[in-house]
Amino acid sequence: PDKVCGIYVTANNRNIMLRAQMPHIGLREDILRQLAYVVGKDPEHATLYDWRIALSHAVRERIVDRWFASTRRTYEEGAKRVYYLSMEFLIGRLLEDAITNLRLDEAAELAFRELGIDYAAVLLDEPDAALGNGGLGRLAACFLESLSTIGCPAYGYGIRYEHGLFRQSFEDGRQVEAPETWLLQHHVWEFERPEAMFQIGFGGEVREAGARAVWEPTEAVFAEAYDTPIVGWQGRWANTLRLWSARAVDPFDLERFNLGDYVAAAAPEALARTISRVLYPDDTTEPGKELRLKQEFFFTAASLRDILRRFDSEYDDIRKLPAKVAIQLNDTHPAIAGPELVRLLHDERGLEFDEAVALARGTLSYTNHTLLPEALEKWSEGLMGRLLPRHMTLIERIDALHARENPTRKAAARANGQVNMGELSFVMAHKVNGVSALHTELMKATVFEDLHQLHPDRIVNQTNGVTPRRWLLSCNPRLSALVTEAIGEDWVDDLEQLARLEPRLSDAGFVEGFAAAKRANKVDLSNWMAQGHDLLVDPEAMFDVQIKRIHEYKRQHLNILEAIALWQEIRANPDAGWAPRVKIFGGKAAPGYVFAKKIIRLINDVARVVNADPVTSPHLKVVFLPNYNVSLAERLIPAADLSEQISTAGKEASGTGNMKFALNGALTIGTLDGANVEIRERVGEENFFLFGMTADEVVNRRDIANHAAKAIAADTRLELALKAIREGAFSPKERDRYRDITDNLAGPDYFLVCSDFADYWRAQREADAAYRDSAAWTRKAALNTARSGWFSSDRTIRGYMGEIWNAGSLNP
Ligand code: C3B
Repeated sequence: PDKVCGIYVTANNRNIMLRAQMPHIGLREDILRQLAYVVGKDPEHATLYDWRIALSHAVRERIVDRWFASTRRTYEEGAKRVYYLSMEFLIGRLLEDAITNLRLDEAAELAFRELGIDYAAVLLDEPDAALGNGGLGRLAACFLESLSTIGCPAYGYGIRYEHGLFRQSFEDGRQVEAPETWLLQHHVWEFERPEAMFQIGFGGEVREAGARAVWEPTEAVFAEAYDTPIVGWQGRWANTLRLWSARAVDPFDLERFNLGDYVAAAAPEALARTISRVLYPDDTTEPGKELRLKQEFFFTAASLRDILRRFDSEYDDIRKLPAKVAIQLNDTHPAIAGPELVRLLHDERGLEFDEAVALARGTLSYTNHTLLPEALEKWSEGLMGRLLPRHMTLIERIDALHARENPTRKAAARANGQVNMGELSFVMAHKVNGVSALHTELMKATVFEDLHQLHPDRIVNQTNGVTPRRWLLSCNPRLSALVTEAIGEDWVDDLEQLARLEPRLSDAGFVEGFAAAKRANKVDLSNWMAQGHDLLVDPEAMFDVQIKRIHEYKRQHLNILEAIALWQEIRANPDAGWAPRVKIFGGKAAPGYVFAKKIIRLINDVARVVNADPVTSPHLKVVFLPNYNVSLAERLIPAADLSEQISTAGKEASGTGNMKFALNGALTIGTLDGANVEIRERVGEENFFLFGMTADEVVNRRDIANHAAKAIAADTRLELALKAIREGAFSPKERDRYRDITDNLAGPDYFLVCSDFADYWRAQREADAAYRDSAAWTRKAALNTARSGWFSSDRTIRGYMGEIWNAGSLNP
C-alpha cells in the first residue's frame, strides 16, 4: 500500500484519501472529467460557464469528505451545535473562497494555464449570491466562514431567495432596478434535500384540546432544504448553510386543468413560491408587509423543526436543549422563534408553559444591529393574530409571565395594538448583544433601558469583525504576499499576528513593497474603470471611497457636498497645489426610499459636471460605480487610500466596511460612531482623520433651533455648495430637481449634515496634506494594516462562543 501523509491507504480509498489530504493532486484531470461527465462538454466547445461549472464541481468534491467528517465528529463528541438564524446571507461568490480555503489557488491557476483558459475570467463568471441587503447579511456570511475555520459545529439557516438583491443601473443618473437572477444558472454549491421538508402553516384557528391548545392552520406550504457546505481555512472543517425554499403542498390542481383553467391550475404553486421568491430590498422599513412576516415565520419555523429533529435523533431528554443547542437570532427578523419554540415545547411536547419558556430562553440569544426607530420591527396585533393566532396568545402569556417575574417592568412586547419584536426577543433571550462598544452602551441607555435595568447581565457586546480569508488573503493577493513574506502565514487564521509587521516599518524594503502593492491595486482598478466604465482616473490621485447602502444617516450627501465645495474652491484657485483626488461612490438605495434615490442622482449629476470641467479635472474626479455588491467591494477595498465612514454619530451600529478598509491599508476619515471608535483606538489617532460631533453632542444639537441655518450662515463654502445645487448647476434643465435635498438640509437636517460640514472639510484638507507626504502616508497606511488584527470575525465568533453560546471548537 502507498503512504499518503503518514497514512497507509488501500487502492480502494486511495483517490478519496488523496483528494482529502492533498487536494491539488489531479485537479486538472478532475476538471476535465467533470467537464465531460457532469457538464457534458468537450473541451473544444466549452464556454467560460462550462469551465466554471467543471472547476466548481472539482472543488466541491474536495469539500464533501471533510464535510462528512465534520458532521461525524460532531455526533461522536456529542458537541453543542450553534444555529445562526438569519433572513440574509450575503455570501457573494463561493468558488474563489473555497479555492482559497482549500489552498488550491496555485493548482487551479496552473491547470487552466495548461488548458489554455483564462483562469481569472472563469472565477469572474460566477454570479454573486446576493441574499442580503448590506452589513447584516455580509456579517452573517463572515461568521459562517469563521465558524468553519474555528471548527465550531454550526449551521446557518435562512431563505433560498429566487431573486436576491436587485441589480442597479443608472439611466440619466437615476437608479433603475432590475430583478436579480442568480438561480437562472445552475447553482453548483447546493445540495437539494427533498427528505428535509416541513409543512409550515399560517392562519386558521386555535382549538382547546383538554389542557392543551391545538393550532389548526388553514394555509400551508412546504419548506424544502438546500444545503451548501462552507469550508474553513485549510479545509480543516466544514459547516452547512441550510436555506429553505417554499413549494406548494398541493402543487397542481388537475381538476381545474382538465376544465381548461390553466392559470388557476398552477396558482397554488405560484402562490406558495412567492414566500421564497424575493429578498425584501429594504432592511430598515417594512411596515406591515404580510409577506415579510410570512417569510420570517416560514424560515424560522422550518429551522426550529429541523433543529429539534436533529436534537431528538441524539437525545431523549428535551431538558438538555440549552446544553446542546444554541440558537442565535440575527436581529429581530427571526424573533418569532421565541413563541414558536415555546409552542413546540408546550403545545406539542407537553412541557409546562413556564418550563417551556425557560428552556427556550436558555437556548435563544439575540443580536441587535440597529437603533434606528424605523428598523425596530413591530407587527400589528391584527396581522399577527390573523397569520399566527396561536403565537399571538403565547406572546401575551410570555408578557404576563415576564411581568410576574419582574413586577416593576414598564414596557411589554405587546403594546398599543402592536407586537414589539425587539422587546419580545430581549425577553426570550438569555443574552442580547450589540455589535460595537458604543452601540452596546447606547442600547442600554435607549431602546432597552427599561429591560436592561431589570436584567443588567443580559446585554453584552461583541464587536463585529470580518473574515481575513476573503477580505485580505483572497481580495488583496499583493498585500497578502508581502505580509506572508514578512511574518509567515499564521496571520491568516490568527490575525493579531499582523502586529508583528510594526517593527518592519523601519525596513525601507518593506515599506516600499507596501506602497507598491497599493499602487498596483490602484492601477488595476483604474484599468478596470477605463475598460468597463469608460472612466479615466489617475492612479496617482488619492482614491477616496464610500461604498455602502445609500441612507441619510450614512451621509453620502455630506460627501458630495464636500466634493462640490472642493470643486468650487479649485475653480477659484486652480494653481494652489491641490492633492489630486478621485471620489468613488457605490451603493444601492431601497427602491421605495425616494430621498436616497435623489442622493444617487445628485452624485451622478455632480460627477457629470465636475468630470467635464477642464480646469478642475486634473485635481478632482467623481465616480459612482453601478451595482455595488460583494465582488465590487473586493475590487475596490484593496485599491482605496481613504475610507469614508461619516455617519451621524450614534446611528451606525458598527460598520464592517470600515474594518475591511483599515485592514487593507486605507486611512479612515470618520466620526466617533459604531466601530470607528474602536478602530481609531487601535490604529492610533494620528492615523485616522476624525471629525464631527459625538453621539451626545448630536442629541443636544438637535435641540438648538435652526441649527442647520446657523451652520450654513457660518460657513461660506457650505452656503455656496448648497446654492449651486439650488440654482441648478448640476441639473440645468430642471433647476429644482434637488429641492427636497436642499430644503431638508437647510431645514430640519435631522442627520446634521450642515452642522458637521465645517469639521469634515477641515479633516479632508488634513487628509490632503497628509497624502502629499507619500512616505508618511504609506507608514500610516501600513500601521492601519498592522493594527487591525483585532477586527477578525474569528475573534468575534470566539467571543460569541465563550460569552453567549457556551460552545467549543472541534478543530484538531
Ligand atoms: C447593519 C448596521 O447598519 C451596521 O452598522 C452593522 O455593521 C451591520 O448591520 C452588522 O452588524 N444593519 C443592516 O445591515 N441591516 C439592518 N436591518 C440593521 C443593521
